[in-house]
Amino acid sequence: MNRNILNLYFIMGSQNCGNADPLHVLESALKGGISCFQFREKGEGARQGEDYIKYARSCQNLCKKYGVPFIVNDDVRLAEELQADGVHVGQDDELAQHVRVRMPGKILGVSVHTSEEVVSAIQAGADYIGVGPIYETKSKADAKPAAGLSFLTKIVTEYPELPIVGIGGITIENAKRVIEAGADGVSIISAISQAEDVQGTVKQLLNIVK
Ligand code: TZP
Ligand code: MG
Repeated sequence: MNRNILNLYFIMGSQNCGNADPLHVLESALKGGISCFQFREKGEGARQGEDYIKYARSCQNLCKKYGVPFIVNDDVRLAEELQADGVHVGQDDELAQHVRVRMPGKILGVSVHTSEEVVSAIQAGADYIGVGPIYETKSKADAKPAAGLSFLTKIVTEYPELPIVGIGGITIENAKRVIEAGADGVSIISAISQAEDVQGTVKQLLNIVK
């Protein structure tokens, strides 16, 4: 995997966009220059059934138009059905080693919070890991407490070859610190999905992370 795809990794579901049209938000972010997109349609207000699949396909088509990888959060079946570019799983989802077998040649990302989870993710064949929440987040109901930069710094030092993206509460104000700590990039939901000027915010973030 080219680790540059992690530079500015936008995560979104329609539940993250308030009154805005999520496809419009996504296209604005793509125009701004996000390097990767994760489809994360879950929680209150999330689409279901046929609507969910149709909407996922629309997001995927937009990502294709801009040449940006389309990664599916949690839902391996959806990723298989859409032939997504990859899947991202957490510690409570399908085991990473099983996903690796189900989706050979696709990008596999794993969320980690401990050194043991990092070792397991590497053994499972993860292409990258997501470390966080770095800062406090309102976008994940069951998020662990904010860990700051210390765990990220430790893992970056111990595994310099491992592509790593920071997540949780990352904004224009603090993104630089995450990159300086050694992350390949930042994963962001609300600072992009709820920005008044999505495209402009993405451009500013890109200047910070590059
Ligand atoms: N995993 C850890 S924190 C988080 C996820 C999905 C939410 C990040 O959202 P935001 O709005 O960028 O803090
Ligand atoms: Mg998950």
